[in-house]
Amino acid sequence: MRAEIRLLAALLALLCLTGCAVRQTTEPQEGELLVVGFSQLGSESSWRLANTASMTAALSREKGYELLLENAKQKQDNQLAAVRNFILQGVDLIVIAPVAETGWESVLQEAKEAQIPVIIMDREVAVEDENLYLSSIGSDFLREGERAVEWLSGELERRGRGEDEIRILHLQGTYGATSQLMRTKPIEDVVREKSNWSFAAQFPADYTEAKGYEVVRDYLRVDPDIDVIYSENDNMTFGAMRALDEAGLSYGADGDVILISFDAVRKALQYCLEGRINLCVECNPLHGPRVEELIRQYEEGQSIPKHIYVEELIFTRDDLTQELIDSREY
Ligand code: GYE
Repeated sequence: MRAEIRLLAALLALLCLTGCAVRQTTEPQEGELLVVGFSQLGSESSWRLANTASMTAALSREKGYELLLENAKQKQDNQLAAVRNFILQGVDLIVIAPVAETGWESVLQEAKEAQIPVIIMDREVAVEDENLYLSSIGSDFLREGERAVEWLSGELERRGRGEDEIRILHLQGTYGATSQLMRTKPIEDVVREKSNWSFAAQFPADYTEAKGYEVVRDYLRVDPDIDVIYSENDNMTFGAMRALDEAGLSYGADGDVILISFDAVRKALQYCLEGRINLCVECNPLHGPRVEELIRQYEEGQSIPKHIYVEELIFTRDDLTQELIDSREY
């Protein structure tokens, strides 16, 4: 028996050794790694954390990348400094998740002069010359906003409130971000068109739970008479829910205030299934594999699409099951 165990152990050790040896020869060596500088805009939300995790997993050493990740803490100046540093270091490629759309022209020009291709991920950049970057990949934020607004009209009709005065509290993401601008546009357009819809207030809350809580709490102290909260991300919604709870206001599928939330991270979907959030508008953060594929195509000299948008859905309680939520990656 002992001898058998010893034999087994020896066999296992041998397996491990050969396994390790195999890995060592297939793993790219230092000089063979493609160096990618990634300027992530921050870590403000659950969406953002999922996005960073997706990028880190996709651009791993095993896959042949050395990822230099810089977190800009929601400040564009930090991003500009990070990108300039990547250029100085002579990285092979740069990925930017830009905090706001404007202000990118010079640094992208510098990257271009250094012949370093740039991929824009998540939000977009507003530059006249699209040749300043290789490709942009993200969500159709305008479509997300339009879907939310269409759903809201239908829901008010269903509740028999189509003709009522509707007061909307609007929580906005970081000003100047594509996701803020494009999610804001459809709701502002419809408020302009419909005489019975109005904004109780519009607040920037920087996509964070803390800010979402603070502004809604302070607002409800002065004016609790609201019908809808249109919140441009889940974390601000979570903050708003806490403020609503404290104010003793009911919300969700069976409550008074209608809650619309963007991102559809797992916790928000769970609340939606429980009837506490009315509508989750999906925004997919799992761009890592898509960016990796783009880089591979570029390296192989294939032609690259200029803009890539991912497919997304909207969810109400009726569209969800626990199984579906548990199977989601973020
Ligand atoms: O909705 C929010 C994040 O730009 C899509 O940024 C992104 C947004 C996302 O902080 O949660």
